[in-house]
Amino acid sequence: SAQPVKVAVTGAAGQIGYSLLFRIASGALFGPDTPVQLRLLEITPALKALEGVVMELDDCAFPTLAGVEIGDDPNVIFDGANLALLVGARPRTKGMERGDLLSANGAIFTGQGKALNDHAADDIRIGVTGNPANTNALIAMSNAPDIPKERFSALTRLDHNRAISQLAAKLQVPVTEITKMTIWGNHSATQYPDLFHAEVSGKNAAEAVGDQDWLENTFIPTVAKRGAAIIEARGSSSAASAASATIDAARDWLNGSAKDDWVSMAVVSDGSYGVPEGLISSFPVTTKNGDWEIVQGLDIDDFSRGKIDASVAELAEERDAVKELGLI
Ligand code: NAX
Repeated sequence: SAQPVKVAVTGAAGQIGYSLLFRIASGALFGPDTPVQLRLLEITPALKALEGVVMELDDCAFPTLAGVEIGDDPNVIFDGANLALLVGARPRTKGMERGDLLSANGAIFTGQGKALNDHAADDIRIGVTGNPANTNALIAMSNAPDIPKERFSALTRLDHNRAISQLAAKLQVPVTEITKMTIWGNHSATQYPDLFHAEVSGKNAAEAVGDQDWLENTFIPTVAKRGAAIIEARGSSSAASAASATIDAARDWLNGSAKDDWVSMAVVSDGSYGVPEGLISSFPVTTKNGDWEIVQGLDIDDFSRGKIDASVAELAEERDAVKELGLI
């Protein structure tokens, strides 16, 4: 039978992990015929809770789950990994300044970047979900000089899926009618969900909506602030939807995006659309066999230009801050 694919997941005992691990183990990423070995990283105090999660994974008797390794040493857990989903991060707690948050996460993502560099398999792909996702990915990438930069991405697929869902609801069409959605920039409140290039049943989405006020004052803020709305309603941050988006992003990266469509991924900029080279910014991308390409040639009007520039400026500030801290 086939060799198991080794999937490393960090923050495995957390909220997102509790949904993500069971989806991966049940075949949602690699299908029913590919065995998966899970390699789960946590901080030492969370290992006991993680043992409980592993008991539940065992109890599912998933036919595709070929084994589980757990531990608190990234050098061990990333050994031979083909895919690493970096979900664990240091959340912002009361009284924490942005600089504190960046340095706490900097310590995590420099170490994990080095460990991936030294121990992951040659075909490694790395998806960062833990926030601040774009800048955490930048830190990991910068600390893994032997891994091609194209192998790193940060998650904006949840924002992308949220945008599809909001647009479909507005136009009362199934989500399957929506294509070519784009999230530009940072996975933060400055992100820009773009309807000017999206399509509904093959027709331009902004024209189908025909309401610039809704687009500017309802759609964009609803998508950008959806995470806060979930916290407000549920009492904790989005977890199952974040896990689902993490799966969607990895699956499409490895298996390819659909014909006549694209996905949003935060990837290292080559200067496309005026985004400074080297920043990890969200773009429309097509994917194939684990590689991605930024969709070229889209017309960017003044409205979109302003929105993209604002989010990219925030990314440049975050990069400057972590550079100052010596993390990249
Ligand atoms: P939780 O706090 O429930 O879980 C995080 C887990 O990470 C904890 O179990 C913690 O022990 C672990 N962890 C911390 N440092 C670690 C390290 N150095 N190595 C390994 N594990 C470590 O958070 P959860 O709700 O699961 O969210 C995880 C991350 O995803 C957060 O940073 C969150 O902000 C981010 N999100 C990103 C989203 C995105 O679209 N990019 C959306 C959802 C989510 O908010």
